[in-house]
Amino acid sequence: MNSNYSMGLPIAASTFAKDIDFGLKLIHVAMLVIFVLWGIFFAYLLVRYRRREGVAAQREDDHGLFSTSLIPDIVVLIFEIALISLYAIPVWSRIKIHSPKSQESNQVALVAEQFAWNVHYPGPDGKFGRRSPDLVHFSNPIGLDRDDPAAQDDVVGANELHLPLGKTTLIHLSSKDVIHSFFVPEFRLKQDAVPGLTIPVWVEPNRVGHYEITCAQLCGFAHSLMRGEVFVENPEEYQGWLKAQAAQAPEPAKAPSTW
Ligand SMILES: [Cu+2]
Repeated sequence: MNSNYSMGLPIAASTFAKDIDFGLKLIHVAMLVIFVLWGIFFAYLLVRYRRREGVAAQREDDHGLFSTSLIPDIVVLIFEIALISLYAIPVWSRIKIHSPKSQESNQVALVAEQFAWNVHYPGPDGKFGRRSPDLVHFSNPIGLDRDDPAAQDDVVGANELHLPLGKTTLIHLSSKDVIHSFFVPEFRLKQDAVPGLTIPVWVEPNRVGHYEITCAQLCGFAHSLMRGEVFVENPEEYQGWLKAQAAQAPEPAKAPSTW
């Protein structure tokens, strides 16, 4: 699996990963620069104002409202305001506020539950079949209505998310029980799955590979086992996989309405 959780960042496998990484690196470099400068200043003060015979410790006269010692603070403040207004807000807006249109995207629904990631693909027709809580059963964890014509070619799986390379995928994220959090470090993508809400997130994978999905929200006793896998495949390979899965879709079944 192409993942690493060592000192550096995991490999970047989505189009917006570089924007997130830029912010992380910039902040770390800025903190390092500030740390070194303050360290030098601190050492200077220790030497400059060390205890000496005949020199009494005394406070300098009040400088009024403005003191030159405020200059570093002002520089840091300007940098932080610029960071938020010129980098963070535009990047957030581009990635989180402006979702791609569903007609132009590959789509998948991800239904989290204790302790699995159910994956619902609309199949070759591109339409999701109807889902109903009344149909939820051990054999039908997302309550898919196989009588619905749009559901005939739908593909349902668990803990395996297949995505085409170089195409935007819109993921409709929801939860059946408690709050979970969908996290793929290589995509730099993390979003809570909240019961009662369907939250759209998107990703455009730009690197073929096999990555890990983790649940990033403590969700119960087996939270640490709530893992899945992402397979980023070439579009032809992905379509082939989807067709093969759709061909195996079960016949419409009358699932019991209770457990
Ligand atoms: Cu979870």
